[in-house]
Parts: sequence; C-alpha cells; structure tokens
Amino acid sequence: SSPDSDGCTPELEKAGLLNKTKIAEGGRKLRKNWSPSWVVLVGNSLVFFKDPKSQTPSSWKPGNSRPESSVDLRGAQLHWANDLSSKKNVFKLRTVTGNEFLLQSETDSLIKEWYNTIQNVIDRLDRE
Ligand code: I3P
Repeated sequence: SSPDSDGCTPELEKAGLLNKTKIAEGGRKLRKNWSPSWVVLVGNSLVFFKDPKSQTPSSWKPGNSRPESSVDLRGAQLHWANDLSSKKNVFKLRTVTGNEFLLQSETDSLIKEWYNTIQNVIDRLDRE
C-alpha cells in the first residue's frame, strides 16, 4: 500500500495510470471516449497526461511534459458511479464549472486509494 493509504499524512500527491473519459463540459453532456491517462494529484489539482507509455513518475515535473488537462478540486464532488458505465470500479468527478469525468481501474484497491485521496483533498479545501 502507499504511504498515504491511511489518509493521515500530509503528502497527498499521487500519480498513476487510470482509464478516463470526460462526460460533460460546462454541464453539457459529451460522448464517452475512454482512454488510459497518466493522472497526477498535486496540490489542489488533478492533472491528466496523454501517452501514458512515455510517462514515468518523474516525467510530469514542470517543464518536462505538457498536461492534456487539469482539474481544480476546490468545490468538486466525487461519487462512485458504477451505474454510469458497464465497467467496474468507476467514479465520477464533477468540478464547480460543470466538467464531469469518469475514472476507472480494473484494480479494486487502486481505485479505492484514488477515491479516498481525492476526497481527502476536496474535504481539506472545503474546510479552508
Ligand atoms: C460507447 C462506448 C463506451 C460505453 C458507452 C458507449 O459507444 O462503448 O465504452 O461506455 O456506453 O455508448 P461508442 O464507442 O459507440 O461511443 P462504458 O464503457 O462506460 O459502458 P454508454 O453510452 O452506455 O455510456
């Protein structure tokens, strides 16, 4: 398990490979287009990178790689969403701006860690 699997340490940064699709932009529904994404949680943001095969845990550092997109977690909402997909282990992340993403992993423990870590960041930002 990761050093932060108990959610008690302040180091909330996390990086890994998840399946991702955006399903809404500004509240407007989009057609699903699932693809693997290198996902990095840093500070208050979830950052997505394309071409995960070329990524390593160090290659997302500023200047080394251009993110595909970035999500501000302040005010965001997280929900398990197995009703929104035929895939297992799916959660939905909705931003304050009405962008919605589904994130998925075949590995139960891995998706639970991501869910808990993202929720911890959202909760911390809610308290600020
Ligand atoms: C979609 C594609 C997605 C699927 C989605 C389909 O078809 O198969 O993988 O989502 O289901 O519409 P297309 O490639 O023609 O766009 P899931 O894998 O998450 O089930 P949906 O429309 O029921 O959401």
